[in-house]
Amino acid sequence: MKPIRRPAWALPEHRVTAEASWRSRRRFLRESGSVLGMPLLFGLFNSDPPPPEPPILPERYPAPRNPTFTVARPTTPKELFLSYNNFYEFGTSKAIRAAAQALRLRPWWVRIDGMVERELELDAEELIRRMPLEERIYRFRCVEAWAAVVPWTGFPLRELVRLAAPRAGARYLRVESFLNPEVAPGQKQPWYPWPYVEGLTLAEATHELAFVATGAYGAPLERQNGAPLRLVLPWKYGFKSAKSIVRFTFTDTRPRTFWSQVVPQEYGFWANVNPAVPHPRWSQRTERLLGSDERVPTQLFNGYAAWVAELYRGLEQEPLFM
Ligand SMILES: Nc1nc2c(c(=O)[nH]1)N[C@H]1C(S)=C(S)[C@@H](COP(=O)(O)O)O[C@H]1N2
Ligand SMILES: [Mo]
Repeated sequence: MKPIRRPAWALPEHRVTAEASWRSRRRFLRESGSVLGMPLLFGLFNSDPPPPEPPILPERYPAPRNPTFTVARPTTPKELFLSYNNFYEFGTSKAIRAAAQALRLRPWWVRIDGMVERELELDAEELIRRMPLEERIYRFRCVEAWAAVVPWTGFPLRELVRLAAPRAGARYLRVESFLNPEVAPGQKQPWYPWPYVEGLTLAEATHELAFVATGAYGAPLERQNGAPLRLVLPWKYGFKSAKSIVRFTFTDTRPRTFWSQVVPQEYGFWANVNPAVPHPRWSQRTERLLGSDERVPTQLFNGYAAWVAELYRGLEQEPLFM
């Protein structure tokens, strides 16, 4: 099925022009057969860095804080959140902040497809413009046993599900990150199954806690944290929170996720936080709070058991905690 693009009459004038010229430039490149030659020509004659891009909808930040979601622990220092990252597209160390600046955010096409009433493809700015933004403070727990407390800005994932209108029979939401080895050197490593893919059941995706972040610390998200939009699933290990998303697909089949393909004996589909279930190579009983040497006890579902435990009733035979 061909995706339905937002009709031109629904866009403000300047954006119609921008989109139309971008599209026709691509068609020109394709028809003139020069696509393969272009990177070479740019490499020879254009060594300037790409022009700076304006932030996406800065006037929406800071968004109103939702007081339901607060955390008793102190907020992680912003500089640490911005500079200590996991984003394998840009390298396997925590210091990928500089490399991630190569990511271009305009345009950023987001596709919503699969078992939906109407497939859609729209620019991230247009998608964010349609969504109600709010600030939520969540605990964040990486499977590597470090943890943070982050004031995210974004919208409930269920709002996107509502926009997509999944058809009866859709059971999972598959989420795909960008693919562009020209800007993401990690994607030149062929032993990884790029692009990064994650997935949720539809019950999880429509849970009140499931969030799409477009910002953090009262400002639009930076590239190293997954701009222009990423998942935030605070009761699951951090690798479920896919960054820099380009596609949401509704399906009746459980998605094959990135880490469950790379190391299937260590990382599964569910990845709910549980201190009593160790990783095959380390304990999950405690976690290190970013910005301190303090280790604190890890909590079942990362402290969100009262919210999400009922999602897993009847699924006890599943590997829910890896
Ligand atoms: N596309 C993509 N998303 C990703 C990752 C990644 O490597 N690629 N790493 C995950 C992991 S393991 C963690 S802990 C978080 C880290 O998010 P942060 O750097 O914003 O703290 O992003 C997750 N999302
Ligand atoms: Mo992680």
